[in-house]
Amino acid sequence: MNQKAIIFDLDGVIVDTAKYHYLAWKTLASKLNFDFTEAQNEQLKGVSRVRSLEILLDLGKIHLEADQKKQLLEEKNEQYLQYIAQMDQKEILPGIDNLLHYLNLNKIPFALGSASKNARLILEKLDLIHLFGAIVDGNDVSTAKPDPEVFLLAASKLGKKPEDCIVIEDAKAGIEAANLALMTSIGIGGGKVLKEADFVLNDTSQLTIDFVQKLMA
Ligand code: B16
Ligand code: MG
Repeated sequence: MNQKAIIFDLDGVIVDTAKYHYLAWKTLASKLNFDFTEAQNEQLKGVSRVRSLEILLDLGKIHLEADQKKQLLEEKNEQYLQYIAQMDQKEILPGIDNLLHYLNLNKIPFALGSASKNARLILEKLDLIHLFGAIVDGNDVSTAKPDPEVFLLAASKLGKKPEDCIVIEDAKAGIEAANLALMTSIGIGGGKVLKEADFVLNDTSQLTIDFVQKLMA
């Protein structure tokens, strides 16, 4: 049997940066005079920065010119980076540090498949970057999740066939991308938003070594 590989999403799976994306988008919405709720934020998870702004502006029923959008994207990212600068290893989600070190020690291949253009910076800050066999992020792809490009590229960088890959994701767009790539999908965050996933876990603490070993078998 072929050795399987794991592809991890970043935001919401390795680290809870999802809350910082939300806070930065919420500030932008307030500036544009509308409220942006946590429930609405689910639509932005796993989605590229540019697409996220389009969704936000649609929610606020706001039309802007291209240069104004560019300016807002820069502002949002600057604010997001200020939160990231404060972040440390304590913010790695439960069980993830242990799991990544276990996989690395046991030579089980794994990669990052994230929509974020800040992914490498975040992994460096968390001192996790050296553990990964391959990294694919928002700088490496031309189409964003739910397109499967990010996961297919990660599989190819690991030298794995898509059907031998297991994707761990917290976003609807990411689960859709994994399913389109014909990979096994694991949803983190409960069945309400992730009902399309092959397996759904409430949070990363359920992503135990035992659970992963069973998936690999
Ligand atoms: P950035 P993931 C995604 O990362 C986030 O879930 C999403 O909310 C964000 O808009 C996107 O990255 C782009 O991030 O602005 O840092 O390039 O979940 O695919 O790891
Ligand atoms: Mg995510």
